[in-house]
Amino acid sequence: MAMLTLLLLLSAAFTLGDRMTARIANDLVTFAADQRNPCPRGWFQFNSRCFMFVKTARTWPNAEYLGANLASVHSYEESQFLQAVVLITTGSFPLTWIGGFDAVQDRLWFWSDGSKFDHESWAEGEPNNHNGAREPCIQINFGAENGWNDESCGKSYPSVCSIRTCLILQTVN
Ligand SMILES: [Ca+2]
Ligand SMILES: [Ca+2]
Repeated sequence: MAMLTLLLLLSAAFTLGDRMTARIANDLVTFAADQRNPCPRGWFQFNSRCFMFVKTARTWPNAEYLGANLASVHSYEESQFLQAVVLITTGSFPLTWIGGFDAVQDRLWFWSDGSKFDHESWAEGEPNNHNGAREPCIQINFGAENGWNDESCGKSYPSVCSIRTCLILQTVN
């Protein structure tokens, strides 16, 4: 039932011309949060992780924090949820780092939190190493469909980071 409601919210987001509205984004994050939400204030829960949008623009390597990672994404629903978190926090769709990077140009991708790279939501034509540049790091909200783009890691953007709820509960208890 819970998953069905989430899927209905997601499909509603996409009947609106591929553009998520602030109201739907709000419904998404409110729904995803558990009654016993273990996430600290300012973080948004999705399944077993908490996510936070970090407004300060940093290079991809500088956006990795001690105790948290840039967010990894493992499903279409999670990808949409991250977009909702950014929209709710900023009111728009700024380009934003997540934790994906390639070890072999566009052929071998990893997540900085060590989880398996088992989902992709690339924007049309991406990844592309634009103009022959090395573009090893992944950002969201690119192009008309707000998909993923590979970008040079030294450029500065806001970021979304995540932490496992079990780590937080362990700290609290
Ligand atoms: Ca690339
Ligand atoms: Ca690119």
